[in-house]
Amino acid sequence: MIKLLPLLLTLSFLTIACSTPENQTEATSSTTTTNSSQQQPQEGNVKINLVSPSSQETVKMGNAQLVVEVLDSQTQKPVAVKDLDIKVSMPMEGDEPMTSMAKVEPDSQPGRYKIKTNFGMQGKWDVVAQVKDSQHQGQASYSFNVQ
Ligand SMILES: [Cu+2]
Repeated sequence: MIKLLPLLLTLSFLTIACSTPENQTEATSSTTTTNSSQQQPQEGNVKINLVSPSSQETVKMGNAQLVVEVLDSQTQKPVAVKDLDIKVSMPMEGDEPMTSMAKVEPDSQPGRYKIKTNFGMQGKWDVVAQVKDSQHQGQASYSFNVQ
């Protein structure tokens, strides 16, 4: 870990021109120094929690796999849903947000879903997860500080 740190600092310095300005990033993530964050509260009858990567994990540019878990808001038990919609985007200063494809497939446990996407640039990416079928509704958003 200690050996890795100078390398990470060098990488983020080299790519600083390509990332979201620091003050804009601060506004949405000032309370955390971790690499991802989850915004509460959520509406509807299901919660969508980020399982992986954990907030301590470094998210690297390129192909990424996320895991989310859909829970019944009342019982806190996993629920399998029909329609989990995922939007992946990066806010760009003075321009349309960059978007990325996301492929959703069920994981081995019921209620868990794997999301395959690509973070094509370093900086802050937003992932919005939404469940909207006849029985289950809920939304969550997560931010990733991609390095
Ligand atoms: Cu970008």
